[in-house]
Amino acid sequence: MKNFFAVVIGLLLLALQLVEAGSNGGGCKNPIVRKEIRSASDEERKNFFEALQVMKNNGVVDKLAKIHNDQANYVHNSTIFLAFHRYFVKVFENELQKAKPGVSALYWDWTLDAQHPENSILFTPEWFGGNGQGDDHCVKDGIFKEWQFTTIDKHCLKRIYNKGNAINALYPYEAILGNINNSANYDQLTHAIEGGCHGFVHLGMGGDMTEMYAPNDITFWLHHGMIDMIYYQWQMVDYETRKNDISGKLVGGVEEISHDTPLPGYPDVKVGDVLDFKNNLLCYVYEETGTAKAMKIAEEAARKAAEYKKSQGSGKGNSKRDLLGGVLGAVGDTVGNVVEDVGDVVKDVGDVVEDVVESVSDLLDAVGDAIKDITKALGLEDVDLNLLDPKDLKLPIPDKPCGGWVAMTGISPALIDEQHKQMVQTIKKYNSMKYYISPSAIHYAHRLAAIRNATTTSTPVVVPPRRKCIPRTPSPAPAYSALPVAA
Ligand SMILES: [Cu+2]
Repeated sequence: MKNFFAVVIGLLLLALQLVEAGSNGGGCKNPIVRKEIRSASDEERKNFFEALQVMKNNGVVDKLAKIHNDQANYVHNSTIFLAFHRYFVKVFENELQKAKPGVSALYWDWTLDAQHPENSILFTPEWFGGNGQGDDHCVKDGIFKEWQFTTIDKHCLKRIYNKGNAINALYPYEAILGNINNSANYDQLTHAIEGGCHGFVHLGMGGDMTEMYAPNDITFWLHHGMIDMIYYQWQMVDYETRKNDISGKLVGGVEEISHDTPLPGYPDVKVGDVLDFKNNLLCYVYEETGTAKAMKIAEEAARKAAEYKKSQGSGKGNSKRDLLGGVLGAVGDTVGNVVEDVGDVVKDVGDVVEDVVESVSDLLDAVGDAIKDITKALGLEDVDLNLLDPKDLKLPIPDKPCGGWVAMTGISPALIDEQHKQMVQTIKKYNSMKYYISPSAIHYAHRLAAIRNATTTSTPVVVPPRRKCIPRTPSPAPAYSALPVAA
C-alpha cells in the first residue's frame, strides 16, 4: 500500500512537471525582468555599472565588440538580424551576472528622447557622457570616460553626433507601433527595424556606434535591449503564433533561414533556440515604460476633444440652438412661469445648453486628466507642458539616414527610403491630430524640468554640424555557407 501511494505521488509529480514543461517550453519559472535604465532603482543601476567595470577589466567588453565586428557581415542586412542580436544581448546579460550575480540587462527606451536625443539623461556626466570632444572626438565625461578599447585598434570611446551638438530626431513610439502593426511576419519586422529605427540611433550618436565594433559603447547594449523589446512586443501581440516564427533570406539572399541555422560566432546555438524569450536559454520578460499605454490615452483624449470641437464649431444647428437657449433662457426667467408651455420649452433648451456647458468642463477635465494619465502611464511626476517650446508639442520629422552608413550596412537604399517614408507618414498623421500630445513630448517636458533644476551641467562644447556622411565602401555580401567556424 505504501509503495502504491509512492508510485501515485511519483506519477502526479511527473505529470505536474510535464504540464509545466508543456506550458512554457521548459523550466523558465522565474524569468529575468529587464527594466528601462531610468526605471531601474539607483541600486540596480549602480550594480549594472559595477558589473560593466568588472567586464571591462576582465576583457569581456572588448571580446564582445570583437565578436560583433567579426560576424558583422553575417548578422546584418539579413533576416537573422533580430534573432542574432536577441541572443547577443543574452550573452551580454549572462556576462553581467557572472560579473555580479543578480544584475540583468537594461534597455534604453529612446522613443522617450526621440525629439532631442542629445538632451537625454543617458548622455550626462553621471551616466554615459555626451558628445566626443576635440579632433579625436573622444568622450571625455561619463562614468566610463577612462576606458580604452582594443577592437580594431587601441582607441578611446568616440562619439560624433550627426547634427553637431545635436542628434537627429529618433523614431517616436508612434512609428514603432506602426512597425509592430504593419509586420505580418518575423521577416517583415526584422527588416523594418534594422533599416529603420535601429539605424537612427547608431547613426545619430556616431563614432564607435557607427562602426561594427559598436558594442564598445555601452549604450549599444541598451539600444539593442530596446530593439529586442520591440521584437518582444511584436511577439506578444500573438504569442502562440509568433513565439517561434521565423522566415526570410540569410545574407547573400540565397539561403532561407530555418530553426536549424547556426548562429554566427556561436555555432552550437541554433536560430530555433533564440526565438522564444520564455524558453530555458533566454527566460526573460521586459518591464515596459508605458509608452504604448500613454499613446492610447493620448489618442483617446485627442479623439474626444476633436469630436467635441467639431460638434460645437461646424454644427451650425448646435450654435443656433445654443443661442436660442440663451435667449429663451433669459426670457424664460421672466415669462417662463407665466406661460407653462413656454416654460417647458425653456427648460428643455436650458438642459441642452447645460449639456454643452457640461461638455466644455468635461473637455477640460478630459484633456487635463489625460495629461495626468499619460504622465502617470510613463511613470513620471507631474509635468509642466509650458516648459516646452510650442513646436515640441508636435513630433519632429527625422532627416533621412546618411548615405555612407547605408552603404556600409549593405542594406538596400530603396528599403531604407521606404522605411523613412512610412515613418514620416505616421508622424504626420499624429501631428495632424490637433489635440494629440505624444508621450515623447510629455517626457521631454519632464526632462527639461530636470535640466533646469540640475546642479551640475556639462561644459558645452561647440562642434560644427557634420554636413556630409563619411564615405563607406559597401560591405561584401558573403554566402551564409561561408560562415567561419568560431574557434
Ligand atoms: Cu549589430
